[in-house]
Amino acid sequence: MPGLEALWPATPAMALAVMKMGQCGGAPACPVAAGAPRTTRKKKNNNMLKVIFDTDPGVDDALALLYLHKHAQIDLIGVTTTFGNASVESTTHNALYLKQAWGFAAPVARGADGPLQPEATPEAWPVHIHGHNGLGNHPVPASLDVAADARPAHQLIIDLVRAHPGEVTLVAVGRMTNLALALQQAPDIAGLVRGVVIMGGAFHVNGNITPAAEANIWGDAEAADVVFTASWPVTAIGLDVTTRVEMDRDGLNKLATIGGADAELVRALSQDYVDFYLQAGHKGMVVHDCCACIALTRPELFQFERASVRVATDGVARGMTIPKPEGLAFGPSVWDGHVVQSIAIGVDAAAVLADIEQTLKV
Ligand SMILES: [Ca+2]
Repeated sequence: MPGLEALWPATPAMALAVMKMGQCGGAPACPVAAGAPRTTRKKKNNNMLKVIFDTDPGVDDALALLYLHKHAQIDLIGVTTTFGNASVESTTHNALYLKQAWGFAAPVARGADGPLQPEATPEAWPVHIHGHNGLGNHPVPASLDVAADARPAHQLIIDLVRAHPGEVTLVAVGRMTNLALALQQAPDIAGLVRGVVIMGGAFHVNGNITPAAEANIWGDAEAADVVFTASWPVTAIGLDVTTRVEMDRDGLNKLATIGGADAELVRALSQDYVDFYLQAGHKGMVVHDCCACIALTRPELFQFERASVRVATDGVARGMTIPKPEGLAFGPSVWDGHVVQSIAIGVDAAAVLADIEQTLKV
């Protein structure tokens, strides 16, 4: 199938692997909120896919992070934060809160606090979607028992990719500033990653922050263009598919029931987010970021087209993701000479939601 061959050449059986590791959902020793840091570590094996999660938690980021943490065949080796759904101070604090609550071992490194070009359009945090604290106004303790890695996010990305050449997939679900900074400082990492999966873009549909642009791209259009045109394989999971994957309140409640305390935290912090999407005319909350994670583990649930992608970096279309389909002839242009990437254009939404349930089930 077109899509994630470059990411996923050796282990198609992985898509079927849903071994559950018996993590402590719902048990008294498995606190939802702050308290002593927990350590719940999966048994590792050589077939696991090493993932760095670049994120701006972010309500839907939280579900995606839990999915990666819980998935039996994912080895989450790093979490890097960026601005977007809230300030990077808030998103880093939120990522650390989730690390403490869920006990994942991966280091959390703080990343960019603004776009590559500081003069780019300033943005207001989407408090009407992700709350004033980025986690749906869910109470997050000011003091935590876990701390951020000393390195900036882009340095952690560089170090981990170089430490595991050919093995690491970057899953980026916020502004792509950290990835662009890593590429600028260490161009060699483009040839060392296994692949890149992003939540971002609106290829054949309208955007969600302007008619042309999806928020993660619009928030740092220059960085997104760097990511799309680097010599690495990108799989883009954009609004063309994510807006079709809606989890209603019954589905969220079921997730909390079968997923124990860890999933209950997702249910609790997602309530205002569900309200926002219901009021916007959706059937439930749109699980944008988790779709990118599922494209990594279950690529067969998506349909892809192949295209070189450039991002408009100025004018009214700033942040627009424009594909040049593979095989179509045009005159010479700035789309030429770049890697042909994979763009999701179709999704089996019911199967995606079922996969989330299966992965979070304890
Ligand atoms: Ca996000």
